[in-house]
Amino acid sequence: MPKKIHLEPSRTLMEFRLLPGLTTEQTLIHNISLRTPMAYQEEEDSKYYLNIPIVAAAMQSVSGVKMAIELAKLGGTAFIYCSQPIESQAEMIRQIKRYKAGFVPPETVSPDMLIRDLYELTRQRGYNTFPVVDEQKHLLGIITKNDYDVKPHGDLTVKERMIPRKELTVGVNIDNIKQANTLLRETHQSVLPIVDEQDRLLFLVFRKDIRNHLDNPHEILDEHKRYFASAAINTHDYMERVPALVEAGVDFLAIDSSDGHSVFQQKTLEWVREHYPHIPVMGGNIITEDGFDFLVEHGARAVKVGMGSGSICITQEQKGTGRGLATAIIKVAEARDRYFKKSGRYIPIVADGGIVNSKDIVIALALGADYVMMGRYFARMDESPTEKVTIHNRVMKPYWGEGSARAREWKEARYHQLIFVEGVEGFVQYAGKLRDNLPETLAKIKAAMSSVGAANIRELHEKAELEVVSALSIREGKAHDIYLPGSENDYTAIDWGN
Ligand code: RVP
Repeated sequence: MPKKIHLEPSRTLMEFRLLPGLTTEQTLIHNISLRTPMAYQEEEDSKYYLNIPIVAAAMQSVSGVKMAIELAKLGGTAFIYCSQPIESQAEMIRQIKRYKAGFVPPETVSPDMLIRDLYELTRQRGYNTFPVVDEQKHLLGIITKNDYDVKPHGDLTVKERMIPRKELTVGVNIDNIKQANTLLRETHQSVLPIVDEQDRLLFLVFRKDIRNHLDNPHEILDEHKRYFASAAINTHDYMERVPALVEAGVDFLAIDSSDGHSVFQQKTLEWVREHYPHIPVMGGNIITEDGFDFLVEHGARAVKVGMGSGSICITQEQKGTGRGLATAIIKVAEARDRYFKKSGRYIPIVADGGIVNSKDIVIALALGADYVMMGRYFARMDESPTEKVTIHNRVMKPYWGEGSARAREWKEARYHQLIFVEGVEGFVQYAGKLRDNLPETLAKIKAAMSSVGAANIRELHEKAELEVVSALSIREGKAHDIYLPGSENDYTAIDWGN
């Protein structure tokens, strides 16, 4: 006899609809917050919050540097895939961290440096503005390429050509781009140094970066005002991969596996907790309460839920393992709430695989997910790492699973494992820029929350009332019994009678 047989069929997100609750002024769309915890933290740290409940999957055809930067600007995060050599993944993290996020941790020069050497440094680094500090980091001045000419000034020192501190406007302990903008606007400087109360230099804010930042009020930054960076790891080479990623500046790790309920994840979680306790790790994927309890017991600070439901995933077909994503979320959310009651530790859960659009996102959140991970959604965007192709007169982008032969080529060379595939390779319809698509998705999520009467995701968990719908009721929910010119709906199936 099997250990247990569940005779109730498992449910997919498509089978649920939300019932409306009381909408109030507080739950009008412009008052709704989509902020949500990314990972459990011992001490509150605003760094580990998403401003939108959406992250991009750790996949070769989804999450490269461009996607990671753009999504961080828009309030989410993209997990840089680990199906690549350690050094190239670490380099991607470095590129995200080097990208200017408004407050730049500056490279400084000493007042006694020769202009000739400064010129050389400028050429090596590719930037022209250097703050000048003493050994205790006190700001002494700023020097830019406008302040010297290497031929006549080569033998002079930096302090002889710099703009001295007394002539500079600075911001004291400012960490808000709007405040920096207000100060900079009144000066003729192209850069605003930010100092602490002792006049020690903290950051530079460049005038040209400010516009960019005012356009991104939801961006996710680390404590050095660089973009937040997430990466996937595996249970094979974590002892080498994690140190390289941490060195590169990674903020959040996720163990990438279609079946995370394993002693290999336990070992990985425990090792990272011992060596890098400040870096949270997401465990997964799991679909049972036992899976959740196991990962959390061994140190997972977020847990990813879903098996076999992804658009490119054939795990269920190949191995017979899996569960409808809705049922998986319901069960794991129960385990999460039980654990929270018992321990006071709230471990966010992430719904992953087969989430197609805003309607699916809303149902996943209402069932208890704290945020969702998507692959297909992001693969369609300009920022995914693939090139556009035209097929049947439609512009498309390639999209392939991490378990497909194409993605596993890299792994096979290392682990010689390819006996069968768990993913397919295909195309998705090109959608344009992420920035042009995301607002509509978020507006629909907020509109649903407004109907439920939930001002934030926590309230959505508490107030949502859902119902399973029949196949006919799903049909009723679409446009029907009307001929839609240009659409592929079936003209002959329309009831033209009274
Ligand atoms: P989707 O958003 O439906 O495209 O699903 C993406 C998810 O599918 C990923 O986050 C991952 O969990 C899963 N995946 C990725 N590759 C494969 C595979 O090859 N089977 N599955």
